[in-house]
Amino acid sequence: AYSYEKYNSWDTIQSWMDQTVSANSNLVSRMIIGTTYEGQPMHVLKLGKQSGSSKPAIFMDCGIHAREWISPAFCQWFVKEAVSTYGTNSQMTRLLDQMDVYVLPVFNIDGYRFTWSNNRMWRKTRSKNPGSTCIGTDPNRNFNAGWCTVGASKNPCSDTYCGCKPESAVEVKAVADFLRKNKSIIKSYLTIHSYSQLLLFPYSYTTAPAPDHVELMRVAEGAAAALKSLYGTQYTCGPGAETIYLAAGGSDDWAYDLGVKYAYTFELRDTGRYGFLLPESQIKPTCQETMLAVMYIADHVLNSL
Ligand code: 0X9
Ligand code: ZN
Repeated sequence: AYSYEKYNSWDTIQSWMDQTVSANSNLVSRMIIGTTYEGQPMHVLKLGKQSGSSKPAIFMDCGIHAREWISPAFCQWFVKEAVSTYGTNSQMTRLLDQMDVYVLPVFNIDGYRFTWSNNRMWRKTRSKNPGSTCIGTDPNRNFNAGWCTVGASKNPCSDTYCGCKPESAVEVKAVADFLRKNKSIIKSYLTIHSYSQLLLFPYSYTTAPAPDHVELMRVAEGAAAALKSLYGTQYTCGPGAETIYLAAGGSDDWAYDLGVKYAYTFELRDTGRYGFLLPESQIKPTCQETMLAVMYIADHVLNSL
C-alpha cells in the first residue's frame, strides 16, 4: 500500500500520481514530457491554482540518480504538502495562487526501476551504448553545460559517463526541451539528490563565480538556516565546483545558463552513515526539514517577481 513514509516502487508512484490528480483536479494536473529509453512515460505534475493566463513557475525534479531514493520520496512529500495545506497554510496558498510548481517525481525512471529489481546501487540511465557492453549514461553529466570537460568520463563503463553527445539521454532531452519551451515562465530550477547535506548552486563546470553568486549564496544560507531550525541538521552551501567538486554537464548549470536564475541542487541526508541507504524512519524528518528550505527559496523567488 502507498505510504509517504516508505520508499515506493515506480508502479506505486504511478498509481499515486493518478490518484493525486483525480482527487485534486482543482490544483493538480499532469502532462507527459517524454518517454524513457525503456518506454516509461515521464509525467510532470503541475501544481497551482488554475488561472486564465500562464503563471511564473518553479520546476523541481527528483531521482536524476537512481539509487538516491530519498529524492523521489521528497517530491512525493512536497506534492502531498501542497495539496493538503493549500488554503490553510498561508505560505503555500500564496505560492500556488501566484505561481505554478512543476514536479517531475522521478527523472531517471528506468534506473529507479533497476534499483528495485536488480542493483540497489545503480546510478545512471539504462540505455545501451554502441560498441560497449556497459549500460547507461549519467544524466547529470549529459546536459550541455561545459559538457564532458571536467569531472565526467568518456568511458561508457564509468558511473559518470557523459554520453556520446549532450542530451543523448532521451530523459535529459525531454527535461531540457521542457525547460527551453517554458523558459520565459520558469524562475527557479530545483533538483533533488542525495547524500551529503549540501545546498549547491552554479557553477560546477568552472570555478568562476556565477553572475548572481552573492544573491544565490544569501538565499542558500537562508534556506539552510530554515532547514536547520527544525532538527538541527547542518547543511553546507556554495557553488558546486568549490563545495563538492568540478563536474560538467549538470542540470543546475545548464538551467542557470538558460536564464533560470534560482538554480539549486539539494544533496539531502545523511553525511554518510547510511548514505544512499537512508532508513525509512528518516524519510519524514528529512522531508519535513527540506520543505522549510524549499519554501524559503520559493518565497524568495515569489518576492523577486
Ligand atoms: O555529482 C553529481 O551529479 C551530484 N552529486 S551526487 O552525489 N548526487 O551524484 C552533484 C551535482 C552538482 N552539480 C553539478 N555538478 N552540476
Ligand atoms: Zn545525485
